[in-house]
Amino acid sequence: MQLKNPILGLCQQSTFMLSAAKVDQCPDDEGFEVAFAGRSNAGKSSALNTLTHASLARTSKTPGRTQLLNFFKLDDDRRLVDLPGYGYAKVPIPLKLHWQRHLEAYLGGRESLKGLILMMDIRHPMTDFDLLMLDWAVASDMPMHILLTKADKLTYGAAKNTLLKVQSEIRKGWGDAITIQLFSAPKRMGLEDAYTVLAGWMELADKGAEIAE
Ligand SMILES: Nc1nc2c(ncn2[C@@H]2O[C@H](COP(=O)(O)OP(=O)(O)OP(=O)(O)O)[C@@H](O)[C@H]2O)c(=O)[nH]1
Ligand SMILES: [Mg+2]
Repeated sequence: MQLKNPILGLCQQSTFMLSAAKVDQCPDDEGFEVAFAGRSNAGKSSALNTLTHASLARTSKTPGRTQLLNFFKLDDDRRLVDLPGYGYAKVPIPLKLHWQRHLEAYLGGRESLKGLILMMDIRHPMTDFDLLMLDWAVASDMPMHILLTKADKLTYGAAKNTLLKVQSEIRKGWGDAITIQLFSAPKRMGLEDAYTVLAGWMELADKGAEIAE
């Protein structure tokens, strides 16, 4: 017999809800929301798809693909949000400014936002944008969990070394409330830890865990 994390069931039944180009198009600001942020091409949509066992979020070889805030419904009170990737140079400036404005408005004003999952490509962690997000999370008391994505691109030893290095840098600079783990979408690596974080933020952790066969 195995205890099953209740978030798993919700993620498996998640459905696409809506895309918002502006903050006033977002769903009602109530319940629990967790947003997936990160540099363009870091693997946000892939991580979301892997965690939800679906191809809900569009992934692409072309960075800058996710152009809107995409909402996925877990249940009536809980949502996941795929944010547009920041930092993609080829996006036209007016569009960039549009996203930046709306992303800032979303992050700064969203009451139901309970935590941010920040994706960093393990081969290029801690970009300037990541540092800004870390600063923002600490300044606004927003829980943050980091996925070092594409861990399959390195040997396990090299991935582990990078994890320890980035973790120590974050502890020194931003404190130990921010947690971090390895993740790989194709290898389905790191799912359990990510589910545990989501369940905690969405207040599902203590609700009598379902019993799986
Ligand atoms: N090997 C490997 N490739 C990955 C992984 N995650 C994402 N990728 C690839 O990286 C590219 C970008 O992934 P996306 O998930 O679309 O990235 P994104 O952060 O959503 O990108 P934007 O929406 O453009 O900001 C795609 O070609 C993915 O297949 C991973 O864990 N391992
Ligand atoms: Mg995307």
